[in-house]
Amino acid sequence: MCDSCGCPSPSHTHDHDHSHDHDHSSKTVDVHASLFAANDAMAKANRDHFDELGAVALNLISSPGSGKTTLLEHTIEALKGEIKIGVIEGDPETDRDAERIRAKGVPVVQLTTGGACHLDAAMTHKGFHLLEKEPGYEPVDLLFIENVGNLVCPASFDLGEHERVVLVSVPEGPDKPAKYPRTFGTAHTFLITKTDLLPYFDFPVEEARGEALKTNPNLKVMELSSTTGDGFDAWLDYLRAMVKAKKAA
Ligand SMILES: Nc1nc2c(ncn2[C@@H]2O[C@H](COP(=O)(O)OP(=O)(O)OP(=O)(O)O)[C@@H](O)[C@H]2O)c(=O)[nH]1
Ligand SMILES: [Zn+2]
Ligand SMILES: [Zn+2]
Repeated sequence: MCDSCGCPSPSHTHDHDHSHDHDHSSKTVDVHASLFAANDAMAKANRDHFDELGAVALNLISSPGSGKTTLLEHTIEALKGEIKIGVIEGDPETDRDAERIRAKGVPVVQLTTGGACHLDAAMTHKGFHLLEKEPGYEPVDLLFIENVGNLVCPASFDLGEHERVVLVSVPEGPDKPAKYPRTFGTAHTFLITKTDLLPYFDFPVEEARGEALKTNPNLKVMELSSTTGDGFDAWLDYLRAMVKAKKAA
């Protein structure tokens, strides 16, 4: 188990030489392995289901407050009438993010994890079927899954998404790709958010980009501000291209 949050972490199944207390018995490893295998099987079923429906699913991962919900609010506005969007919101508590999304007029389901630090594939499966039952629901082209604010644990749980988008906001600093290699290593896209704050923080964009690409040379890196709209065109084109490719598949 992960000491800080109680969730199983594959990074704790290997041998290491530090002294703190872990249960490294093979039984623990077996339980974790089967838990991840069950999650992966459910994630595959989710992805197959999204493929059958011709929907693109994106998993948004970041620290709390990096701007995930704000990004979604502005993205929904920008793509209104063009792309049908649905949202699954994950938070430890409250349905505040879902209320913000609902106000934009798209179907949304709030999953509250009761304090847990990540979504898993089973929660996503349940959330998607609840979404389909929302009043006036029409099949979506693009499903956003806003994960629980956390840069560690969500990396270990495939939800059945097609792409994983990791966000770091300017006030958080440029060192996150180096500190969270698993998260950046499993992501497809890295969004540097709140770029309107660059004049006030020491955030060398090129350094952050370079660190991220060192961890994962395949990452697409974009910079944007939801407040000013700078950089939004590239983000929207990235979404449009994925939806178009899925429809053509
Ligand atoms: N200056 C600036 N502030 C922003 C921007 N985007 C979001 N914010 C602010 O950052 C704060 C957090 O934004 P949210 O969108 O709620 O962040 P989140 O990642 O959804 O947060 P959690 O769901 O709690 O993890 C809010 O006060 C937003 O107004 C931006 O582009 N520029
Ligand atoms: Zn955890
Ligand atoms: Zn949010």
